[in-house]
Amino acid sequence: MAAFPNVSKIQYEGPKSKDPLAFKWYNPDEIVEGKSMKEHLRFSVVYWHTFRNRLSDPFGMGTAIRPWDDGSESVENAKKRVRAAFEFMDKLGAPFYAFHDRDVAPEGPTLKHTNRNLDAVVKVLKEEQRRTGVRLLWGTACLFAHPRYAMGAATSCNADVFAYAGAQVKKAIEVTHELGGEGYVFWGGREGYSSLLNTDLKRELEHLAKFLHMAVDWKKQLGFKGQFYIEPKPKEPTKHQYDSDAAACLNFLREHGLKDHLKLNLETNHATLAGHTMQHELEVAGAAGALGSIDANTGDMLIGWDTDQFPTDIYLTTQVMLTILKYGGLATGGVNFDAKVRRESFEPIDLFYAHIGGMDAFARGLKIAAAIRKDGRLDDFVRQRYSSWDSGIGLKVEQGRASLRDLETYILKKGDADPNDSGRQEFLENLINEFI
Ligand code: XUL
Ligand code: CO
Repeated sequence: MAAFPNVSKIQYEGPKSKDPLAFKWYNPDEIVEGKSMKEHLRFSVVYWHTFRNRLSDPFGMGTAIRPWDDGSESVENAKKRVRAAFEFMDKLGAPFYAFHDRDVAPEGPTLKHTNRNLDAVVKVLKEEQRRTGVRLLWGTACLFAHPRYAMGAATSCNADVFAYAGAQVKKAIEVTHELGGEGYVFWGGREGYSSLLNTDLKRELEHLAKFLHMAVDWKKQLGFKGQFYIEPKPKEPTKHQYDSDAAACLNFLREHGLKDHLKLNLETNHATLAGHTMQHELEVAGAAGALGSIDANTGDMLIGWDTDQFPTDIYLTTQVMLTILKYGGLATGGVNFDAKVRRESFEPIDLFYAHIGGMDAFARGLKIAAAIRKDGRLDDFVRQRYSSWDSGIGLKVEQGRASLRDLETYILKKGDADPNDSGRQEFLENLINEFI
């Protein structure tokens, strides 16, 4: 039986359409800056929120109505869920999906049982990938839900837990490879601390580096060619997560000789929890050659936690796409909707509305960003603003040919620095609004 019997394949109908089950902006084959929208955006559905989240919160039980799911932790139910998920992704026209190992298959009494459960479900995932053409953007391991990971996984004080996590990640990379995954994500679910009184921070960070090096070695041994990513997040569940933002992750990767092996998977709600904008995080990663993939969602500025809402704000998607286009696009990455419908939006059809809205918001952001780039005034302004670096003393500094003595000689002769030009922030904000 179909899971979504009243929905057929979602079509592009253009901005004038009033059909809530049609795309207004996402036209997969439309060419923007020489590439189709589908290739630019590489949309991905997350298994955990869309097919495992019961929509509970700390004050109440789940509200989600999911007729294809009997609520049990059986392998049979897990297989049925896979069929429903691929029906959804196929009808939506999302080319990719992402999962944690424990989202797709239930945990058994021992790791051996758990791996067997996973293999049984991976068989169905493979079948459904083949049937629909939907591919795996990235896999990951859930190293945070089970009580054994209460103190962390790679940063646990318990060496046995570190070993368990390593064994779990080994298997998760293997199934990602088997399913032709384009990448693998490390989000340090509980890699952090609640109190420094009981924590050896230095030792924990060294363990985390060792763990990632082992994963890099295993990847090579296995012949897995997918991209590894690390996903920053500053807090929740722990008070202080080690991978707190893009800059902290890059510093950690450089310090431990891992920079060539991992790029960043950046998430909007994580950026804002860290006190940054998403565009800031993208620029930091892009400047370091580490912009990998994005977890597309949004937070609520009035609620202080990770609300993981679907992105609908055109200003946000425009900013994100401006930076992504600037750094040459998402190569192996994608626009992965790490987002969940609200607890009040409990019907299966709400999953379609949410994803269609997110895809349209990003398609619109892409088109607007491309138009701003084609217009050229924004780029020209920034280029002109830095033009003092293109010749004279600026060029000498950039080329590493100037000392403090040279700077002194230059300014003593000149008497004072040339005056600044206006930064014209309001003028530029108005310019952006011309396109939105
Ligand atoms: C948690 C989060 C994760 C990662 C994958 O906030 O974003 O779902 O994306 O583990
Ligand atoms: Co995420």
